[in-house]
Amino acid sequence: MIDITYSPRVAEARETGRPLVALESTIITHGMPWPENVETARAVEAEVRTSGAEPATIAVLAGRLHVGLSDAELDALGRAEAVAKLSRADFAACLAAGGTGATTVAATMIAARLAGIEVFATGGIGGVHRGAETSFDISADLAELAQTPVTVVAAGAKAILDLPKTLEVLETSGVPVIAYGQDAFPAFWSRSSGLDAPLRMDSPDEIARAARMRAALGLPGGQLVANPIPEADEIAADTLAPVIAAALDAAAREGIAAKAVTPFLLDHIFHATGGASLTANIALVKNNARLAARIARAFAALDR
Ligand code: PSU
Ligand code: MN
Repeated sequence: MIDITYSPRVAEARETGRPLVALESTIITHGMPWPENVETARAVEAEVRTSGAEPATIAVLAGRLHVGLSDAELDALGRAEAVAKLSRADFAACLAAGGTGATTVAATMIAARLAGIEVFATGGIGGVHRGAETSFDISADLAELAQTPVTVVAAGAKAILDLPKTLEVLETSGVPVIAYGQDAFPAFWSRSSGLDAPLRMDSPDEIARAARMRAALGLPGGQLVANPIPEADEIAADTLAPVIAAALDAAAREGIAAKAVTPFLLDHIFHATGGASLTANIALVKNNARLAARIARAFAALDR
């Protein structure tokens, strides 16, 4: 088994049985500009603590898998320019070579499972990109949800994606997609995608029980909890549609491909909305952190 470096706070939480919430690091290095990325990472950790759990931000630093980062480590990661974006495919190679990298949803799920953490909060998962019928660009996050038993709390999949196709792939892979407190599948910056989520749950307890039942059935894989952005912070889907279209056009013109696609689109939309997309993104991640902490506590309550 791999030797994991736990931060002192995470190590203590593990010893005392305090519930833990995993957090990813690609959102810090590739999802937001500096300094908002580091400020947001800290604010998200604070939300988890206020909600009664301990945050464990995950990254690879100089060939070591870190679960829980110190303030200085978080800051260095947020300022670094050319950090690798690690998904399932590049995770092991980076560790073996002694490299440094930020973990995506897929790689964070793998690390969370190794650390015994059952719930993970992020902004939006990767999914099926528009035009995937020709590009074949489907995020490894979906395949990870199908095989690694971690409950992922996100505000749906990013609206830059093809959401109907994303839901189809999740269904084919047998991943429970649970809208929290509403019927509609959220669309990241907006509360509704216009599509219904296959499942709906209204309490953290239901979500924790469903995860444990899945394991009891011997089914591999996790669950996606799709938590809508708070009403006060949402950007109407109509406002964003032309911005997303322009970002996709720019990506096509510039020949952006593979793992560069998601960061390129997010950055383009950030500039095109004068920063409004980032403000909404920050609000939804914090909201997801709060729900994930409540789910972590519900898991802990099932063990008592
Ligand atoms: N959601 C965000 N910002 C991000 C990401 C998600 O709000 O930066 C990152 C996550 O790490 C996710 C990754 O796993 O984008 C998906 O990238 P790809 O489509 O290349 O798999
Ligand atoms: Mn991709």
